[in-house]
Amino acid sequence: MAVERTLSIIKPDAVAKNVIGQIESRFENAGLRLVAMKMVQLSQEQAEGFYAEHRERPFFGDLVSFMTSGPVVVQVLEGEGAIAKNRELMGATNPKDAAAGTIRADFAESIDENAVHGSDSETSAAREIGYFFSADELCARIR
Ligand code: RTP
Ligand code: MG
Repeated sequence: MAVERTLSIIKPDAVAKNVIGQIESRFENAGLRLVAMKMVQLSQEQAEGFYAEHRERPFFGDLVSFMTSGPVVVQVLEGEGAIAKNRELMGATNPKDAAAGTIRADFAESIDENAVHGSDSETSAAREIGYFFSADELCARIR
């Protein structure tokens, strides 16, 4: 399987719950490695631009308010099949539907406040990584 990079965000609810380390452990145990990481308070413009694909959806305003409600951890994970692997570790968008043992099943309260984001395709991973990180902020592959 190809080595990929994917964008992961630990959302404000999970940061507020103080479970950053527990979430990172899930990634580490699955063989994903951090190649970039920062903690930031997103502006409204940043959150709107990041989720631009959902601009016309009824939940867009709530999504932007939530994503700007507190600091988030934005990071790039690398590993074999990283995009699908991260989505698997995250679980379904609605934590009520998320498989037992996934991040959303264990740490999320609702579909609106669901602990983590993960890129959903190679195309979105490339866009989302570039949205938050410049090339010189991405570390070389660590072996
Ligand atoms: P994310 O982009 O945050 O990783 O989540 P996702 O791929 O699992 O879900 P997506 O369809 O991309 O939706 C982005 C975020 O919008 C909120 N949402 N609310 N009320 C609703 O029906 C609804 N649908 C989506 C969720 O917080 C979701 O994470
Ligand atoms: Mg999505």
